[in-house]
Amino acid sequence: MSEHLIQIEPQGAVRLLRLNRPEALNAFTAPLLSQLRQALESAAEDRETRAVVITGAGRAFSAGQDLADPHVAPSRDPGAAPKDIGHMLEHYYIPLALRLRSMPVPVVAAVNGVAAGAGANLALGCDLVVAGESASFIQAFSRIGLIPDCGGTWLLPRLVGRAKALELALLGDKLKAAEAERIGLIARVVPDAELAGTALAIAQRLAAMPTRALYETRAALDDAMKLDYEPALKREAQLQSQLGFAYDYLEGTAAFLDKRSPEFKDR
Ligand code: LHQ
Repeated sequence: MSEHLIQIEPQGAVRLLRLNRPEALNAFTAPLLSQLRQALESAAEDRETRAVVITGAGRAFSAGQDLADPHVAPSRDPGAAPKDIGHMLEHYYIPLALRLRSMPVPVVAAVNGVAAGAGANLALGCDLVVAGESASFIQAFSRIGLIPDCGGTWLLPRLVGRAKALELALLGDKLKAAEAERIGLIARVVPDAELAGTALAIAQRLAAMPTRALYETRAALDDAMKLDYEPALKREAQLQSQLGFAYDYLEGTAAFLDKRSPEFKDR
């Protein structure tokens, strides 16, 4: 694997991962998806890394699956056997989406341009999505006879509700960053020139926070979507009980009472 389809740029406790196929709008190929999963794995294993940023090289975040890739492009030869594109999802997208969603550290998406198809849903699967004002999101799947994948069917209704999820997924229209922020699809839109700095500053802030509590916050929010109220309350109590025994709670409360900045360590 000689080609660096993911550029890894360590910035202190933050690891920045840059999708790096700018000539193809960072469209996903099997090697790029493998390298991204490995880069996330390595960030998860590195105890010094406390937050991750994912962004794109060039003018796009990602155009989604590379539709010219022979793994997925249907053959135009009527005699050729049809391809099962589900294999691509099973072998590349599902492991990547699962790795992303269970990262021990928070992941910030810095969406620097168009994010289409699986490229949009990779971004939306991150914990905090910041976009430059010229960025856009396209659920491009229906345009080519497919359904939202890379977590799209799960993420969209949770993020924006059924009505907007269906509007985005059925029509496949381009949604500008400002509108994406307005409907709650993403957290924040900033001027293009401020995107990299803002995303890094957010990641650095998260990196200084109690990582384990952040991880459990994501897990508890996701779990609560499928729980009734009382089980959700009980889950909060169970997690709070565990976190209450951890170093970071001791440090957080001590720092507050001592009127100093905390130094969190748990991960
Ligand atoms: C591309 C692509 C692309 C190849 C731009 N592939 N070349 C999972 C598993 C299995 C199968 C299928 O799908 C999936 C998940 C998915 O992600 S499906 C959805 C795949 N993505 C799309 O359908 C988006 C296709 N792209 C577009 O609609 C446009 O290119 C966008 C809106 C992203 C950007 O538009 P423009 O800014 O106008 O740029 P452009 O269209 O001129 O693209 C620039 C070049 O990039 C161009 O090549 P060229 O040689 O003419 O410069 C495009 O052909 C190429 N490109 N997306 N996904």
